[in-house]
Amino acid sequence: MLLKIPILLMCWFLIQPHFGAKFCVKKYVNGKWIIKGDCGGRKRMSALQKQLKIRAADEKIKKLENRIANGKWVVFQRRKYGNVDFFRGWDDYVNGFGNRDGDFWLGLEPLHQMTKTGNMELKIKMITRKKGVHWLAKYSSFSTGPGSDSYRLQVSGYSGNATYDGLRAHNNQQFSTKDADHDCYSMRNRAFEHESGWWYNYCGPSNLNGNFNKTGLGGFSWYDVYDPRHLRFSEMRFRKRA
Ligand SMILES: [Ca+2]
Repeated sequence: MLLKIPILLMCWFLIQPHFGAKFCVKKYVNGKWIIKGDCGGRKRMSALQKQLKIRAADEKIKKLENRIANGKWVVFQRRKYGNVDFFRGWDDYVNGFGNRDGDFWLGLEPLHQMTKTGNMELKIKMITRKKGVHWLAKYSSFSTGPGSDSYRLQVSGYSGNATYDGLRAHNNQQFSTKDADHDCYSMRNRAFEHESGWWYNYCGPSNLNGNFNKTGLGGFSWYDVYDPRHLRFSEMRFRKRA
């Protein structure tokens, strides 16, 4: 009898994970897993979620790469309705968020994968908040670095009617979010202060991912010499240089 107890315990430990899995129900709905029951612990799910995210990002890139090969523009940021929260953390900015038909951010990782060759041009459309003036800022060269360099921005060759090169101060800067501070000001977190994710320098003159409904610090704006101009619309797109 005494020998039977350890054998029974050993059998329970061996079959327990499989027993639990019988009650595991997983559904992938709208980019998220809905889980009911015991599905084998958080670690296994987080690895699975990671794999799925990578696969989804790869598929997203493949589709867009076809557009690039055909010389078409790829939109990677839009603010139009103000119904999507852009004051988000690092993971969201890396993977992307929002609705492709409305307000969205494509994601730093796909952006890097598609622009890493460096032969891309950038175009930014904007509409000012006060007078509804349409602005265009164009850059003849645009790329973002890898995640290991916090998606550093490389942008040059400004032209357009947006009164000033609002990305000049952001060139060669790493991307920062409220939970990942890579700006040049060691004492402060500019992404947190500017309610956004962006390529902040010592300060953050242009803030196209800023608070849609705010003027002043943290507002959705484009730098105009010493005066940030608040906006009601922006759209950022790139394509392969002809
Ligand atoms: Ca800082």
